[in-house]
Amino acid sequence: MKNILLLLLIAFSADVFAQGSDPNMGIIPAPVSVKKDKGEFKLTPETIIFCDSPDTRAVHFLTDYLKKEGFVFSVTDISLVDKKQRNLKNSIMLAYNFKGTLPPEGYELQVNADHITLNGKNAGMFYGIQSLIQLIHKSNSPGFATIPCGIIKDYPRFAYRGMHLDVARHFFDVNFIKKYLDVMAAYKLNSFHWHLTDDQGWRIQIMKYPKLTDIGSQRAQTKIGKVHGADSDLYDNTPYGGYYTREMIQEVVNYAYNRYINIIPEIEMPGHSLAAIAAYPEMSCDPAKAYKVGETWGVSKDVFCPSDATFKMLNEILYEVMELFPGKYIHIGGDECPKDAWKKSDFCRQLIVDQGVRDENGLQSYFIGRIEKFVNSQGRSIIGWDEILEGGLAPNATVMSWRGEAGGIAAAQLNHDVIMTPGSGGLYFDHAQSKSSQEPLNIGSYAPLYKTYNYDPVPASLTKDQQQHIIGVQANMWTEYMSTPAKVEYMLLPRMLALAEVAWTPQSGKNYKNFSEERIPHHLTRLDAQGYNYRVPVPVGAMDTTVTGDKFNIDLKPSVEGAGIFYTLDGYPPRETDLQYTEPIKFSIPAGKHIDFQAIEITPSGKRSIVSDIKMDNRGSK
Ligand code: TNX
Repeated sequence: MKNILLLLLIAFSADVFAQGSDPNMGIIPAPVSVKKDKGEFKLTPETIIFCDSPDTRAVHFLTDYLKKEGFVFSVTDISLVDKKQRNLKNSIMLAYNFKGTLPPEGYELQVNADHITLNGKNAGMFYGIQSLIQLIHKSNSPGFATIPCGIIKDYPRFAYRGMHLDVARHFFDVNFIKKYLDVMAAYKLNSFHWHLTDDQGWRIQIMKYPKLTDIGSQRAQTKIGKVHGADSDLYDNTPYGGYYTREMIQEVVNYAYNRYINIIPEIEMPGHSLAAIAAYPEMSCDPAKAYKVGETWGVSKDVFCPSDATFKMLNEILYEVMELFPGKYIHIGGDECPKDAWKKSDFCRQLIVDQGVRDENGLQSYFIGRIEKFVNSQGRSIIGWDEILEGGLAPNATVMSWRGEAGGIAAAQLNHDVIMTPGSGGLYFDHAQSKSSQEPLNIGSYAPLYKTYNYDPVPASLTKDQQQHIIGVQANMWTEYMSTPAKVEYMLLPRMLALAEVAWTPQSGKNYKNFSEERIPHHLTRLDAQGYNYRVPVPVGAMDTTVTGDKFNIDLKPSVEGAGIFYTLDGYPPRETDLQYTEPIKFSIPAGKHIDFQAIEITPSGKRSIVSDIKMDNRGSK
């Protein structure tokens, strides 16, 4: 009897294993509801994909994807197929015209062994396709794959799900921007905040003001990054530059549109504007001064002057920007504007009197208000960093809260929309991913994966009504210390996957253990195959720590599917020539002694984690 029970138990657990133990079926971001079923749908060269809206972005996306992945079938318009000949066996139906309603951007996916139905409209259909793609388990024979059975009902927590990229400090070409948009779309992010101008470079062609790019997109040299906190004060003596033409911008806007991503262009003002001032000194309060495009980081004191001439130019610039970007929002910056130049200016002193404002903060608010009026007159809305609260908020502005949540809370209390992006919430992806000195050069601070993951954008201190003003969340990628695409990807991944779950998944559906141990390892393998770089997390169960006692059990799992874990006990940093970890190891440490268990994880493609060090110490307990 006992044996039969045991056999049953083994059979049962084998089945569970075949189904996968993950309640989210491996999908990132975790869907709102998942009901797993037994069995799987087999994708074969005979599978037919029907749709009722062939000429839609979502369907085009799937067709392109299938072609790229080497599947032979394409998508068939069901209205062209005779009713009697519609064999639904071994088919996938993509239905825009489904019965019932779904929440905005929502979809329903039902996988049976002989048939798949995906219901969704527009973005909803697109996101259903992303989930479907994530569910495909390819086999070794091209064109064959399986999709596990189940029912998924899904829709996002927030309407604004953003990822930012600073292309001013370092420039990234159109191909890289497309690659960035691809990975955003795969994880259901829908807002790309493109930081196009800053002290160190102006990166968007403006026809009326050609010097913005002729002069403003080039810097003579760049400060060499600080190494482990020491400020080098050395320069690379290498000219640096780059910008996007109008055609390139249009190409990116279209590419994003086809992936249901809206682009929010940012034109920084009145601060972070040195590159523009180097091109057109008449935009500053002291046009006689010699300006050059920024070569170092930090906050420049040279800022736009709130003069009529500046407003005329900025309106004309923004007009061209709005021609290129069709979305509702124009980001006008507004952060970190030192008032030194305004304090020195007779014009500004007089303007304070004329406008009846208290001081230079009042002028900042006057500046943003005047720009907002123009942007609103063109049927668009502004977003600004939380400094736009200082001296009074422009009437219709949306606030991006970056210096903690205080600005966002204040703005929501004033009934303004808010996008949360606080560094303190792990949303600054220029911060280090661990406290180890082995992390590559970064701006400092600390935003490990679990910190990003655990962030909740809705502050409990707001009333239910005020909470409705939190329209979304975003992570920021400032690139002072990222000069290559590979470095940006290293800082982006896997943290962006955590951001996606913060932005999409209901708070109650989040579970860091399930995310990091059951889902992330497979996604990192997929990202590898798609040619992305990423930070290899240390093995699950490994960390820098000291444990005291005499008996220890080291139990690790790779954080990337298929990766090897190598270790040393001799104090040397481990590498692939050292012992490979294959199963839990028991240690007995004599009194008064300690052993360092140092581990590294190396993926099949050769990516390496940092070295983690578990110090097993029996000295304390002697
Ligand atoms: C602050 S966040 C800035 C950026 C820097 C960033 C570095 C914000 C609105 N301004 O100009 O690049 O810190 O983390």
